[in-house]
Amino acid sequence: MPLHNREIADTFIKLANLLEIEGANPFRVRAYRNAARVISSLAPRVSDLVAQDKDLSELPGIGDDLADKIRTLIKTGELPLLKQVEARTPPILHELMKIEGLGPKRVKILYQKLGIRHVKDLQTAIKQGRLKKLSGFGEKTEQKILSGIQHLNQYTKRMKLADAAPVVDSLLRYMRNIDGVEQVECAGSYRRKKETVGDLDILAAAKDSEKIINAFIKFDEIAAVITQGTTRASAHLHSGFQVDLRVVSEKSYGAALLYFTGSKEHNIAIRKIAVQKKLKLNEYGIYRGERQIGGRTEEELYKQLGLAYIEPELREDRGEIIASRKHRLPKLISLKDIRGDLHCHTHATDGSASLEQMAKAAEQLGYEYLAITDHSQHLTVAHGLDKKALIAQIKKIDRLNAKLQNLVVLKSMEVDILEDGSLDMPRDILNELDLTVCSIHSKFSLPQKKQTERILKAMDNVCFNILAHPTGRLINHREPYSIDMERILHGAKERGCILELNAQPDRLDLNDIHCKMAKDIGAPIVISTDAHSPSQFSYMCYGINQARRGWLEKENVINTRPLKDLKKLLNRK
Ligand code: DGT
Ligand code: CA
Ligand code: CA
Ligand code: ZN
Repeated sequence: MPLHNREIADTFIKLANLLEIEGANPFRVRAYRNAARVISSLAPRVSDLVAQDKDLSELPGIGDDLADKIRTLIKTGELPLLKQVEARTPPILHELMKIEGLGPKRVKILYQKLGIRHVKDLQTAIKQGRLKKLSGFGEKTEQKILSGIQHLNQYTKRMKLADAAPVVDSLLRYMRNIDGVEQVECAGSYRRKKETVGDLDILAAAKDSEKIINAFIKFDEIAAVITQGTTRASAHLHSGFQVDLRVVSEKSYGAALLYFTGSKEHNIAIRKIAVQKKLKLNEYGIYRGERQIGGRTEEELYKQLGLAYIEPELREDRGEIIASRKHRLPKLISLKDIRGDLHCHTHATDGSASLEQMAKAAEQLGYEYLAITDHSQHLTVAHGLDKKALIAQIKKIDRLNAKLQNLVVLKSMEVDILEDGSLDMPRDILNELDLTVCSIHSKFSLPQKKQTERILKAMDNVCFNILAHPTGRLINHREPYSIDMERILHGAKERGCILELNAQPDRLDLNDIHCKMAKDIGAPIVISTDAHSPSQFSYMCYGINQARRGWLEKENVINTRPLKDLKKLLNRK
């Protein structure tokens, strides 16, 4: 399978990190990091560009040398320079870099001054109090590293849903082409659209199961077959996923799909209902005595149990069973309900496309509106816009809107919430905007009470509309900062502020539990992609997945409203 932009970017980040530890020229290090950033936010797949013989050096920040390296990486799957650097640096350095709170500089010190050779050594050194004696390592850093080590172990096992999607697509395509496969689906946490998945559970219906298993193990993405039987097999894929395959007969397909979709907690709860009804439910069907009374479809099984059909995203035993029995299940939001996107970036800050290109892409999706939310000044990593630059952008948007037929571009900004809860832009200019998207990009480790009050104070500003990526977590990479979500949600509701569900696959922030909490409290939600390129508008589907897991309906989400109604919600004055 061709390399994903994300994998290419990760390779360059690894290279930059190792070079930085070695003390290489900082400009060179920065160039590789920059390349990683450009590639990860790029619309087309770089491997497609290479296949079409496009000139990569035309991309921003990519010179001839880098273009050459990218081509080599895509064609051979390897980067010779990285191989060389890896050969001369001990692997533990890269291991240590994966720990939250450790960057190249600190890793170098740990290796050289403390002689750390294993993650275990690091834990011991902290326990013995040797770390805080080093300059630049306080007690806080120690705590951060310790919890970073704990998370490291959790993180390595689960993959992001968006990374699983192309793998599942190609696997299902392969399975559908096998002669004799009557039905096939990916069950498990993937079907429940969980933000991360542990492994992939493929279920197929066929008469001759052994024949299907024999064909499955010939799939060329398989790196190793773990187990192989007559009705099931497990294998490791080159992409790092583990796949479990089960083959059942058609008359059991619905029962097996229900069972292997899970969750385990949901399964246990519905099996209890079966027992109460003096029925037996298992992965082959539902039985009264010895007689099978259902099992072909999930609908049939829920019906026998006296339940309305429950969407896979809700099957977590979080109240869906009672709701189903009482016919009070939510009518879950879907992608077609979305009328616009209220968070995206252009190349005026850290996006990769122009204002016009972003607007055109949104128009092609059939959106009614799009808010341009480039960063404010304070955000040093991305050269945020100052007041003058924002005024220039506002004028540009006016001119663009005069030309656009079907889409309205809304003037906005992603404004930084500073440590004291003030906004990183003066009121007079914020008043010129249609809405603001406000977020935290600094001081992540404030105590919970301070962090919560920082946000509530920011919301007191009548120019505040949307709290973006409310907890700041990055899946498998950075823990959320500590806030009292209930207080924030009540505070938002009282003030007429909105919480974002950021649809970037590594954010998905708010999470499912928080979405349900927001719904119960009555705080409005917006689902936004935070797109940094036109292609990233497609992340909306991941936001929808998370929203559905959080029981959200169309009416809970403000960007399902027509522009006129939306504008009313955004006007706090
Ligand atoms: P994952 O892979 O960790 O993201 O999560 P799942 O939900 O895909 O779990 P997995 O792959 O271990 O098993 C797939 C489904 O099989 C699971 O959702 C429910 C069902 N299942 C597995 N083990 C049990 C069990 O011990 N009892 C019951 N009732 N169901 C189980
Ligand atoms: Ca699974
Ligand atoms: Ca499994
Ligand atoms: Zn953003």
